[in-house]
Amino acid sequence: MVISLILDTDLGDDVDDAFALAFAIRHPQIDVRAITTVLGDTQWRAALVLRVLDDLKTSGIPVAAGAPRGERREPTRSGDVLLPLGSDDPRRDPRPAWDLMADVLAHETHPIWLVTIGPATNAARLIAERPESAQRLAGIVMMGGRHDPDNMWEHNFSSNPEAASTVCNSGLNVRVADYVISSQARLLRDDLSRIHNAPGVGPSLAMMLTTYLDRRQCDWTSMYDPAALMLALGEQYLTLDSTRMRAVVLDGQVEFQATAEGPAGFRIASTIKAEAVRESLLQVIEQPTPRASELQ
Ligand SMILES: [Ca+2]
Repeated sequence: MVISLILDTDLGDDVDDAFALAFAIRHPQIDVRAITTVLGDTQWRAALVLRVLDDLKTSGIPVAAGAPRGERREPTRSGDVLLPLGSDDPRRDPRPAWDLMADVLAHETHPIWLVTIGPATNAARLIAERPESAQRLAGIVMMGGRHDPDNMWEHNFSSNPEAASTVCNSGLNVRVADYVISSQARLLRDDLSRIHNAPGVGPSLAMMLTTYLDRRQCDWTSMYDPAALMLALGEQYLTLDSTRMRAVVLDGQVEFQATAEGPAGFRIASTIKAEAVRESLLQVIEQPTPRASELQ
């Protein structure tokens, strides 16, 4: 079964967004209907999405910039080696992210997932400003939060904790892959030759990953976003806890609290097959992009 989704991303900083984008486009069971960007210079991020789509030999997917700013600390960038900071692209859809999301949902007869792999700012604005469209979602998959009482800091949820908790507690079908679970999925410097050989997009992905690892002085990095995205396809790689939860903002962090009064539909992931996530990610991006006709 093919699922449709809207991908909301902060592509350009942590390199895992680029792999999530390539995975979504190349996966034979995923139909990407729109892509939106969040955090900081969202126009540059949208231009970077269009650049990666060119490498993926994909066109016709609308790409819109969302809420700018909101950066709480200096990120490690990976996208500036592909496209200079401050760039824009005339192909960018002029609508704000949440309006593009709502318009796609309003005109679609099939259920569509929203997958947010950056701060939840755009998703929260969709729910607040276009609630009738948000109600049409099949569900929302989020990468974010940290289900750890000793350290709740996590980049996405801590960048906009109010937005994150709004989405978690919205009553919609929400699946969250938090830091504790999603950080277990990794790509290694040793994977670079396989990545480089991926048709079309390989050299760009390899260059971004190399840059990121060099700047971080690491030989591996977590694939938080591709792991979270896999929750839109079911529970083959990550499984969801059935405990009723609520997201609560405490001192600028989001805490997941177990409570019988938690909103229906909100679930967080509790297990991950980390090595299977890595292998699936590599295998999907190594395939050529499926032709649209093959998606039907
Ligand atoms: Ca991200």
